[in-house]
Amino acid sequence: LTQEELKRIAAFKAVEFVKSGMVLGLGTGSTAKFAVERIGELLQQGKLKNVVGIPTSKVTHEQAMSLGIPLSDLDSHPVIDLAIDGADEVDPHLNLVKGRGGSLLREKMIEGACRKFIVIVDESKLVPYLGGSLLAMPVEIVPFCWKFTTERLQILFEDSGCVAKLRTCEKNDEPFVTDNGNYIVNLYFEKEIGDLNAASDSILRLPGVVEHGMFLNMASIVIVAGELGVTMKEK
Ligand code: DER
Repeated sequence: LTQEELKRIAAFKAVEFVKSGMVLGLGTGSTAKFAVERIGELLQQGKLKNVVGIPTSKVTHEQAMSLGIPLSDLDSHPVIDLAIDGADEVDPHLNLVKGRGGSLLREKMIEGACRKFIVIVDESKLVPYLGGSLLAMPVEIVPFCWKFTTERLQILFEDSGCVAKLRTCEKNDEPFVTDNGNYIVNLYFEKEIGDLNAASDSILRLPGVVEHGMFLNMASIVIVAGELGVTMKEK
């Protein structure tokens, strides 16, 4: 099975939890895209009725619009029944790294307002500890004096051998700008971070930081699609 097929399998499994009348958080990324697609398909087939989607990014908003999924926002629906979204990393405690797609702020706001948050991943996302993939841990920051904030993030985690780099666009090397007009700093860790809650608090206390990509104690269920089948991990 290709990685794309595994993502699709996990996404379709998650959509089995969607019931008519629900307010749904619609995730962002290549895995969540399959879930949004499936929801649109069930609506078109009449198998699903009166759902409202709360998109976690402009990209997902566009995709959901094109599928005819009725859309709204957190102001109109401060409590959401169910959100389905991907993740970049999942540790054994179901803590997540998210945001490599640049949508972490809206994702965290929407998924934090959900009764149930289902994460859909292929098995390549499972890590022994957060940061363990040695890939980016994103932090959304304001553009003002971004170099200052990037430096302070790096110093904060120097014991974990952290390198902090501003995220830029491949095509023109300009800073990547989020849906909210902010920048993203990517943190790369050589060693395990240790106390994740303490790390979360110290990042958020830095003036200039908007939000980070560690989603701690937020996932209700993680659906993992692997070569040997689909498994569900519950909090
Ligand atoms: O950027 C994000 O938060 C995405 O949801 C990411 O965590 C997963 O993206 P993927 O399904 O394309 O790997």
